[in-house]
Amino acid sequence: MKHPVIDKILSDLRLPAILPEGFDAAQWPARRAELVEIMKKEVYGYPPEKPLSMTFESETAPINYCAGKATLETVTLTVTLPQGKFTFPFKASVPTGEGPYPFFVFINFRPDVPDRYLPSEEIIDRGYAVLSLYYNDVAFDGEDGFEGGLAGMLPKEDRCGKIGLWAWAASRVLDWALDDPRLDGEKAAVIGHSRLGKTALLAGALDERFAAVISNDSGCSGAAISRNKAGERIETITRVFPYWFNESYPQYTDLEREMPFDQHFLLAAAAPRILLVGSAEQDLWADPNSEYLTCCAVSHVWEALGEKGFVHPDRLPVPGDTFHGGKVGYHLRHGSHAICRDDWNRYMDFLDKAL
Ligand code: GTR
Repeated sequence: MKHPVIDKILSDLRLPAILPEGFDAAQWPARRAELVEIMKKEVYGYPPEKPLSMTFESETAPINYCAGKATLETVTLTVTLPQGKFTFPFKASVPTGEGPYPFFVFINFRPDVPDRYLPSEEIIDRGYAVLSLYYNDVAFDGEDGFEGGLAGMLPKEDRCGKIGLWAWAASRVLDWALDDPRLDGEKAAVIGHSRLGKTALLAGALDERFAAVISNDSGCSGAAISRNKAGERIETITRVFPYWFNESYPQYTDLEREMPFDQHFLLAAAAPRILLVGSAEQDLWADPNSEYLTCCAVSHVWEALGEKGFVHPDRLPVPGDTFHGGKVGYHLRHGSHAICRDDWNRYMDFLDKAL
């Protein structure tokens, strides 16, 4: 399908090209690695490498959960890095019965299961497990001089932003999951909302073992293209939340159009896997149009790799739209900034068919 209206909007943004002239699919692994490197260097910083080793223990025996339809356990991971050991917990809600189950690694704002952002019983009833990780257990979401948690163990010079540390932790939860026969390691999705949607996108870019990468209302420095973005911008986000990013990202304040990258580099790094973006009508701070435009801007990468990209009409989205015809999906729901059952159900509707 031709998209003259959307193509004109994108060409006016003058986005840096994701793929070089004459691109050949065999070049994708190398180009993908470059895109991830650019986003680390320019925006998020460098997370720690893979740990030297990892051990885990279940703090509690799995408890009967959701009337016996699932078990719930708290798992404590201890990760050994060159700098020392770091320990953090997560919670595993796994359906009982015949596995292996597809599963979510969900990075959340609270440790609770269920939680207003985590309708765990509905997720279990649909045949998915969910491993939920409380981000403050990894690195404090606030100004702490990078003294606490994982941040406190790492060198201060050229420090990683906290989004990068939370993303790294999501991969450690995945390490655990891949050893659990109840879970289907080929069907792992990483998901988060808002600042943790940015985190999920980065986790999916860093770790190709995630078969699906899901951003809910991630907005600025997440799914939204920065050029011409409405609502939050680099100036605001790096002033209010400098610790989310590396120390060089603020240099692009009000220079979005000059940047040698944009957020389409981050989303393209999910290719050729599943990429799902969700927006909310009233979430103008995140800017649904800019989130949608990023999906439009990356579609050709999937196509160049022989996959269906983003199937969408030649217009901006309206509330109620769901475009799930390719490997890049987008929805715009009614209502405000949150991850609600409606969002989860749309993601699972897509994954039921695609995974
Ligand atoms: C806001 C921030 C957004 C978004 C949001 C959230 O204050 O400006 O970028 O991440 O927080 O995480 O809920």
